[in-house]
Amino acid sequence: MALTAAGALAAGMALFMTAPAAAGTTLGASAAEKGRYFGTAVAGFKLSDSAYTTILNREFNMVTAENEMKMNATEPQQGQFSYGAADQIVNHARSRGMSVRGHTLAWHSQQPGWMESMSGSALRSAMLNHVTQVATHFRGQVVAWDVVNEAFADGSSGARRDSNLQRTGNDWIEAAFRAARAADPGAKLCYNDYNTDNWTHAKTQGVYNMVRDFKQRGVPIDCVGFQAHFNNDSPYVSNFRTTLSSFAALGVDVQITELDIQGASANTYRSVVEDCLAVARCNGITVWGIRDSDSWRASQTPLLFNNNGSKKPAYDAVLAALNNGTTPTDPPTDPPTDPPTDPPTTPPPGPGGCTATVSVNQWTGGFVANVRVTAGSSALNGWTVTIALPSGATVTNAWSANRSGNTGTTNWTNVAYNGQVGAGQFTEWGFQANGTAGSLTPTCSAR
Ligand code: G2I
Repeated sequence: MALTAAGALAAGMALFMTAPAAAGTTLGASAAEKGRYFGTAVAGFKLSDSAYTTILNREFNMVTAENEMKMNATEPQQGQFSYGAADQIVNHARSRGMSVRGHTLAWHSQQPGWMESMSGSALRSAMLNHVTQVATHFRGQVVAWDVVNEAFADGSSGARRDSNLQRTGNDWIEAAFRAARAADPGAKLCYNDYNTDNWTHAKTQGVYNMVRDFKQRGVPIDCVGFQAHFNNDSPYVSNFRTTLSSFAALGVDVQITELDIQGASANTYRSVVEDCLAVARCNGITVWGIRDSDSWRASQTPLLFNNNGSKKPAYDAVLAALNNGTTPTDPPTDPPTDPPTDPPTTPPPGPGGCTATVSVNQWTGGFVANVRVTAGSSALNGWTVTIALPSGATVTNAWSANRSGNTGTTNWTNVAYNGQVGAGQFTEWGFQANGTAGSLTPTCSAR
């Protein structure tokens, strides 16, 4: 006993005395040690600038094309797609082990001229075709898409922004997300916006309510991007962490997608990094450019490197914050913060049954199944769906449902936010699989 205890103690001591993992010496490596990425916007025409690429290749492990994947760049004439500049950035990144965030499939701004003058159902179909074509082109090459960018209005309304896309119908955003999921089922699908950092702002609450509604109804959204362009008119506020954790509690990942800070205060940069590290589902930070001279707001000197490529104090603060940070916990431990909106109501318990229907999008070698669970005459407090897959079909990825089994008979149950379905109402979820779906006949029962 004594020997065993001593042995255990010695082993414990040895563990205790083992030096912690060496602190990373670059932004990307330090973020990776914390299970996150650190990215930057990249302008394709700067890839021939060796001072620029030296920093890019050394420091970052995620890349966003600053302009090259926007609608005007990728479909300059209707039906004629142009991917050269974007492909160059994607190839530069991926050949060096960096990942790519796609930015952006649908936006009121930077539309090609032919699209700006469109409206109604013609515009809706052109937008959906654009989403499908571009997401298909980059399938397997981007880890996440800003599917829709900046669709909410500034100011106190908390409403959607008026635009030609919005005027095609309020469901344009969810239609874009469904098209993106069908085209690239492996990519995380994000909504991205600015001035959504302050939890008390109406715009933040408007986006929050949309994401909550999407999750409840099974619209395929995986993540929310917070641009975090901080400046004197729109400063960093300490409730940013509440914003991140409140969105994460809806069941989405959150990312800081376009960070820059007027004046580049080291303390403010440190706070932003600490806010992300405090939220388990905040899985990455991207700065909007490398050197101050690369910034869309160069005169505000908002970035981590100065014009000659030297590290600024903000760089040191970010690196230190990354190295001091905690590793993510899973599941997220951040308590949900009550939004200043209606309290959720608990539907009456009921034994009512449910039905499940499935729609399949098949391509050679794989398919996506979108499943709709509809409550019968009583509300559901939970559901189970069983789907028999034909031989050769294997589930690789799923959203908005828990699964048991990847082949043969698969069983699926609700996740936390979509078990309660009102009488006659429905919720949607789905999965991606290899193989051929054939005709799937799901069965549903209440739990
Ligand atoms: O405006 C800052 C960012 C806000 N969130 C969405 C981002 O996509 C946006 O990025 C900026 C780019 O940094 C700018 O570089 O988006 C602007 C508009 O798309 C970009 O500016 C454009 C100019 O308006 C064009 O005149 C110019 O040809 O950059 C183009 C390429 O340099």
